[in-house]
Amino acid sequence: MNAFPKDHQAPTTLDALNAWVAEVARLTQPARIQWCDGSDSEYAELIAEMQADGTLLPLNADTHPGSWLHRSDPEDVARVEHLTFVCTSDRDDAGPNNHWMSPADAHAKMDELFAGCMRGRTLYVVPYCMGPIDSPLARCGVEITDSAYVVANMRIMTRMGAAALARIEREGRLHDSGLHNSVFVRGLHSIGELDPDRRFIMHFPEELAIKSYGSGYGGNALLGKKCHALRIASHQARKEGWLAEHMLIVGIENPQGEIHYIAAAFPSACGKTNLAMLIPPQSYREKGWKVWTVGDDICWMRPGADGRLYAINPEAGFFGVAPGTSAQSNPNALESVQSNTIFTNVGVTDDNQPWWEGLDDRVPAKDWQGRDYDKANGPAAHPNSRFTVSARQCPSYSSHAEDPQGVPISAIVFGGRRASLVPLVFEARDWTHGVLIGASMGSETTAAATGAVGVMRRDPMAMKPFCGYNFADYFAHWLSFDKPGANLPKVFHVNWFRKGDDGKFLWPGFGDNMRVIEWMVGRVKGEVGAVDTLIGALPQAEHVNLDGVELSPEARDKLFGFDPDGWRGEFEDIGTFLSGFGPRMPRALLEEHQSKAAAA
Ligand code: OXD
Ligand code: MN
Repeated sequence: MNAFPKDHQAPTTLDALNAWVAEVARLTQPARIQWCDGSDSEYAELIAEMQADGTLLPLNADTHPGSWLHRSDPEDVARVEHLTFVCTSDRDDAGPNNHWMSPADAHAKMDELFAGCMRGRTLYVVPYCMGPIDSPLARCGVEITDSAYVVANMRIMTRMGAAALARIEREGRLHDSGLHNSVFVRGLHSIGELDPDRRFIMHFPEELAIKSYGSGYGGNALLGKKCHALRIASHQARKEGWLAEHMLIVGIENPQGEIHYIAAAFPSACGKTNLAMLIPPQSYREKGWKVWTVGDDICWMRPGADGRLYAINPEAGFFGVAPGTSAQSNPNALESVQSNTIFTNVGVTDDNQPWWEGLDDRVPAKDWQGRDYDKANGPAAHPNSRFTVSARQCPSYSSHAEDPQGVPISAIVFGGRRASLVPLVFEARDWTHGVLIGASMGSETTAAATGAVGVMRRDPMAMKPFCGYNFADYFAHWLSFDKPGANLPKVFHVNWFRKGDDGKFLWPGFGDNMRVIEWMVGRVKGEVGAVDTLIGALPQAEHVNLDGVELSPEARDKLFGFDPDGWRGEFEDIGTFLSGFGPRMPRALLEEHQSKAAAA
């Protein structure tokens, strides 16, 4: 029996892709199949269909032309880490940091869910490229989905369509003749019934495959993002000698016109988008400092011929957290989302403009579920409500963001939300120490994933939900970059979220983070001072430009101080955490930690 619906024409000559689409069609039984070419007309048709069936609601076309509101199922509003699995043949390869299922069991479970699930629906075939289409660092995938909303988001978030398909075909032919080591990642997605009890996000890194069922939301459903560009890519990167990281990439231009690129890892909803789009304080702007956005969430990097790490942003858009985004916190993001944006789960004003907590002091008319706004029902915008917008709409988008060879990284920054103990910034002594700092990162949880908010958890390199293999092997992979000929970035740790005894933040954050960045760039150039402490090189208040920032004596103490008693407890906790990974944990990292803990 022909697996394709009647009249179906596959536009590709790549047998492997046709065979997979046929196999999926046989399993899921769609009414029709649409191969997406990424064109404007295709996007317009998708939008029209979604407007007709109520998936997208129009927003005020005068204030927000080309923009739409999507209200998700209220039970489907965030990533579901407890339903996310890494399915490797050997359980230890997934590690204690992942939920695991055997590939055979996982395929059986998922195929049962997928059986017949697209009856009466359209199966969209979405070829995409993660990274600039002509970049040797970029990688391709194909997502099959039955959600038009996912297709529209993938078109904004990735290089989707005909050009990606052409690259997939080229690489497929090279692969078949043994000249290319990777084929496209296969992601199969269905919203199913949006039933939280029939929801799983399964990864098969050894097969470069993803199966996601039962959610239409963000990282669960836009498979190019967390599933491909982090979980599958991290696994692939280990095999091939590169890094796939949960990091923003930002270019800092000094008054001399030199640009230093920084890659920074923070857990979800901890300000990566704000830092990536930072606007320096006026005094900095007057001197000629500029900030250029390359990416706000994911960074793929590999050593170049000169030993430096070169990075690309595999994404083409931002899937940013809306609440808290304002003219004060992130004017560039706000300007980016004035048109051609898909908003998900925000509230609306009475003249149908998108609205979220922290935007301004207007009172919303409807909340994210479409109810008349009533404070008693909670926030108008869901705390994990989002905007999807092309990176090209960002006023600070870097002219080097599409450079095929990537941008050279001068500094890697780790950070999290830490109300106590952790100072504003410190610098690792060397690469191994930097890897230890990344591996021991902790942060209070946010609304980006389901579960309790504000609970401190260890989130190494901000990759806890995203590393597609055993963290012990991941740390070893990080350490392996320190080899002869390497010219690695300096490593820093920042904490914008330190609180005072009154529970208020001690550091103004946002644009003023530029002051910390200036210190880091100064350290990279060997031009500014710090004091050596057990946790690394710590600036004193006089090493950072604080002109115009009012800090209380308590703030100075806590932001620039080192509390040996507190750190003794922290080192103990980190030791317990690291030993949880058992004998696969690299010795060099354990020794690095033990030397610190012993001296504490
Ligand atoms: C994201 C996340 O959407 O980390 O970027 O949850
Ligand atoms: Mn993220």
